[in-house]
This record gives sequence, structure tokens and C-alpha cells, in this order.
Amino acid sequence: MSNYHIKHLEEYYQVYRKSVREPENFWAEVAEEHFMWRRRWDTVLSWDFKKPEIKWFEGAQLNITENCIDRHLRTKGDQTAIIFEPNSPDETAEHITYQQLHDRVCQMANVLKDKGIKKGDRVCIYLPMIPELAISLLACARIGAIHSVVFAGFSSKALASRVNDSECKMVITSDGSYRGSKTIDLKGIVDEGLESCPCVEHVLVVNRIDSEIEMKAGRDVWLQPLLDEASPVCEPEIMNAEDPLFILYTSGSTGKPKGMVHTTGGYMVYTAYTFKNVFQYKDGDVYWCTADIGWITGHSYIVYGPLANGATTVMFEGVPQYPDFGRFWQIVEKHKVNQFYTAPTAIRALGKQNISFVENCDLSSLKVLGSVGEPINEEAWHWYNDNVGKHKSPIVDTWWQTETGGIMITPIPYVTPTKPTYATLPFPGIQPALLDEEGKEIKGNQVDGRLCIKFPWPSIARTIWGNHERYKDTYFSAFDNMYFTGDGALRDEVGYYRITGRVDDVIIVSGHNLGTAPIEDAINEHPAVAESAIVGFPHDVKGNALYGYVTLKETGESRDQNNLRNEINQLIKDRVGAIAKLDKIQFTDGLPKTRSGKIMRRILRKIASKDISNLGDTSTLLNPECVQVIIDESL
Ligand code: 6R9
Repeated sequence: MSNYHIKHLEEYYQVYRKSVREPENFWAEVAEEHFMWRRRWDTVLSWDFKKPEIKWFEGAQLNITENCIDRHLRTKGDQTAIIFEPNSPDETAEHITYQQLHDRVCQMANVLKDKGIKKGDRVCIYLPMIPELAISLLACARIGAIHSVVFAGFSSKALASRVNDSECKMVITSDGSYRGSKTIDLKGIVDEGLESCPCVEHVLVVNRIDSEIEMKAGRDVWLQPLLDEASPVCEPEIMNAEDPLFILYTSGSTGKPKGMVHTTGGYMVYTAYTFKNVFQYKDGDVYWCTADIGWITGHSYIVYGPLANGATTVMFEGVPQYPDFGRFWQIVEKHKVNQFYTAPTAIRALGKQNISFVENCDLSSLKVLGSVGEPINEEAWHWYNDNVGKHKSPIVDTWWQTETGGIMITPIPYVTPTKPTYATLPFPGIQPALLDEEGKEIKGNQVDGRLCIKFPWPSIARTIWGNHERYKDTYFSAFDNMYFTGDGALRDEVGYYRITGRVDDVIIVSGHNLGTAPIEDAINEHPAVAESAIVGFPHDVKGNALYGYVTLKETGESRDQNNLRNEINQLIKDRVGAIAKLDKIQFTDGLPKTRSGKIMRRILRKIASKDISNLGDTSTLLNPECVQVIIDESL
């Protein structure tokens, strides 16, 4: 079908116009042509952004794993589905064919069933980037269980709050994990977290690092012996298109993380269709996304999107700097990677190293380069284009969110002329709008505003687990009849979009979304701390780093500030994770506040970025005098 693989710009505009004029016909055609449905839908779309309620392909039945695995077996049974590249280059890479993937997913699914997991039950997956991680997601989907992956860099507290929020009955983890030259005691973190999780009945443990760990009798069991006994056949559970497929937590600006709920049919259609077009994936290509499956990028573009296309997808366990800063490029050469998808923070870190790391490797297999997670700055864009793409592989700067499920604004490689720092044009079916602060749509080009989406697309998250009100408040209340993204954007003279960053208090550090609230909560647990405020400030590798303003309790005794700094960062590491450690901590006597008592992070952000010429009106503050004090102290 012609609109499946867009081949030139004129065709993009044609497809795009159709997708806006007749969205239901457009998506029905995509869904009909490329997937295996057990029952066809009755209605393509019903929606109401006020309630909000969005349903795609209602009445349809399917199993996503049949689409990602079974239907490829006849023609691609022996083709590699997953290439597993271990942390250490000395360990042999593993090539898992579609047939092997089928058998392993079914075995795991049978183990889950055996442990009493049923359709609709929640299973938490806390694993490093090893094949069992992808297999666990698919095994849950096979039997209709809802997976909730928690990134295996999160602390025991963060894990526990997510497990409890969605009342997971099971956790799948490993004894430990490799991370560069280090090993991490994952099972120890799980044990600590689960002390406060009465809902968990079973813990399945993968042996990854052969370490001696404690197994809690009646709860913990090694996975491999169970897999060895399990049948490699498991009939897929037939799901409704709107049955939940997974929950994935994302930070909010206030309160606890939000468990975004994605459903089955629309998510499958959208991730598969975007994967094919955004990466121009052709049969036989090798595709590599460096993200962790703990984030939405890994869910949609390591597992579901690629496998739904029968692609070969690389899973890398390690880190870009181990054993040296050439590792990414060595992997591209070794597996002859054709599409390479990474984050600006990685590009900036690698761009700081000696160029010989890149030059020593044969990167001629590359055809498409991708970027995701945060705005890519101009310097990083050029470095990527010059040294990795060598001006031959277009860069797709893909803007999207956990909540959107799939890529929303992006160039189509070899079709859309790229422009550094611009995500360029909306993907077919996506109708962006820029709004001013009063909620009026700003039409025309060369304008900027708050980025909203006017019309539903198949992979939009349907709710927040257990809190539909919060879903409505966060995304559908700021502007009438619009999904609000939380990002600001500008539209240039030809209609290209550039994302300018968050307009709320979420800070993106190394591509990870961090809410201010959980970090401040951790700091405030320190007995000496009265109050704190976290803001982001520009950092040449991480994109943003964290700057903490901390006021101390008045106790009359003097304290060693360096010790305090270390203790605060240790607390953050324990409560939130090492990713959220502060680069700078300034102790101060007061924080600027509004009269209703809200900390004015906007002002602190400017001071942290050394942009004090235009602080705006500070006279309405409760305590305007503290602003000058903070500036003076920071110099
Ligand atoms: C996929 C993902 C979402 C937020 C998003 C925006 C930022 C992502 C971007 C980008 C500029 C890009 N973001 N991609 N900003 N250009 N290409 O990252 O999801 O972790 O939920 O983060 O990331 O601010 O709102 P998530």
C-alpha cells in the first residue's frame, strides 16, 4: 500500500492531508493491511477529550504477540529477531530467531500462568537489558497480563511505590546486573523494596551474574529451571483492542509518578506504522535503538514496533563508555547496523571524546540516524551528522512522550529535508497546535506557544492507572478540547516545529524525565534541611543538570557544608536514583515564594543559568528581598 512507506515529500503531504481529512479511513486502511486481527473492529474511533475517553478499533480482537511473532514464523522463522549484545565485548552476542523467540516467550508465558498470573493481573518487570526483559514483556502480553516495567536503575523506594500503585502480584528480576566494569545487586534492591509491598506473591529471578543471593522461601524462585520444564507452546489470549497492554510510570511535576496506561490495538498499529516509516526499515536491515526498555522508547522502538515489522532489533546490555568510548561504533560495525537511534545526551558525551573512536570503525552500513528524549542542540546535531552520518545518513529528530506511545513530530528520512534542532513535521495523523497563555490557537508560521494536539491518534495513553481525574487535569484541562503536552514549541516559516523544552517543572537530565517533587522530597528528609527547590541548568553533556537550593533548619550549631552536600546526594541516590544527584547545591536563607506559598522556580532557574538580567516582576513575591541575596551568594 502506498501510504505505508512514504517515499517522497509530495507523497508525505498527500498522506498527511488524507490523514487529517479522513482520519478514520486513514487508520482503518493501515490497520487492515498490516496486521492479524481475530475479529474486525465495529468502530474505528470514538472520542471525547472532555471526559476524556478515547477508543480505537472498538470491537476488534487480537493478540499483539501473534502480530509480533507468530505471523512471521512461516517466512522468517530462521531470521534473527533479537541480537543481544552483552555488556562485555568478550561475551558472545546472542542471535535469537523468530522461532526461538516464539518458543521462549511461550515458555515464559506458561511459567507465569503456572504461578497463577491471569489476564488483567499486573506484573512488575525489573530487569537489566538482557533477552529475558523483552521476553517477559511479550510473555505478559501473550496471556493478557499487564506489564509494568520499572527501569532497573531506580532505587528500592521508587520500585516499591510503583509496585504498590498498580498492585503487582509478581516481580520478575535478576540476581544482579552488569554495568560497565561494575556489578549491581538488583535482587538486594528488590528485597528491600518488597518489604513494603504486601501485594507481591511471587518473585522470579533470572541468573545473570551467578551471585549468591538470598531467596525468600515461598516467594522467590529461580526462573531457568521452570523455563526448562515449560512447554514452548502457549495459545495467545484473545484481547479486545482497548484492553490494557501495559503501564509505564512517568514523573509528573507534582506528586507521585503517573502510571500511564496503554492499550493493545491502537498502540500496536501506531508503533508499527511509525517504525516502518520513520526508520524506512527494509527487510533484512539491522536496527539498533540504544535506549533501555525501562523507558517508553524501548517499549515502542526496541520491542513492539520493530517486532511487529518482522525486523531484527539489537538489545545492548552495556554502557557507551565500556570498555572504552568506541563501544557504540564497534557495535555498529560488528552487527552492520543500518538504523541507529540514540539520545542527545549520548551524542554529546561521545562527541567530547577523541574522534579516533569513531574513525576506527566502519560505519558504512548506516542509513538512518535517530535522536530522541530531549532537544538536540545544534553542536551535537552537527557532530552526529558530520562524524557518524558523514552527511549521507539523514538524522530523524523524533519528538514524542511516554503519554503519546509513539513518535509524533519527525522527519521521514530521505523525504523531509532536515534542519538542525528541528523535529520538523507532524507524522501522518498528528494534528499539532500552538496555543497562547489564554488558550487561543496561534495560527500561521513563525510563531511559538504551548504545544497541544487537537485530535486523537491510535497510541495515546488512555488513562493514569487508578486516577482518571489526574489524567484529565494533567492533559486535558489546561486548554479546551486539546491534549496538552507540557512542552513549548515554535513553528518556523515553512511549518517546521522546534521543541523548546518543558513549560512545567519537569527537568530532563540525560534524556530522563525527572519531576522536581520526588527529588525535593528526598532532600527534605535530611534532618538539617528545612526546604529545597530543584531547577535545571544547562549542561553540555547531560542537557540539563540539577541545581538545588536548600535552606537549613536553624539549630544554632555550625555544620560542614561539604558533608551536608554528600549526605543530601546520598539521600537522593537512595530515594530516587543516582540519575537525580545534584551537580550544585547552594545553601541559602530563603526561597522566593508566591503569596499563596508556591516556590517560584522560574526565578531560581534563571539564577542557576546565570541569566539574571531579566528576572521579571519580583515585586509580587512574598519575600522579594531574598532574590538579591541568592544572586549574591551564587557569585
Ligand atoms: C520519548 C520520550 C517526553 C519529553 C517531551 C519533551 C522531551 C522527547 C524530544 C524532546 C525535544 C525531541 N523530548 N523527544 N524534546 N526534541 N526530539 O522521551 O518520552 O521520557 O516521556 O519524555 O521529552 O520535553 O515532553 P518521555
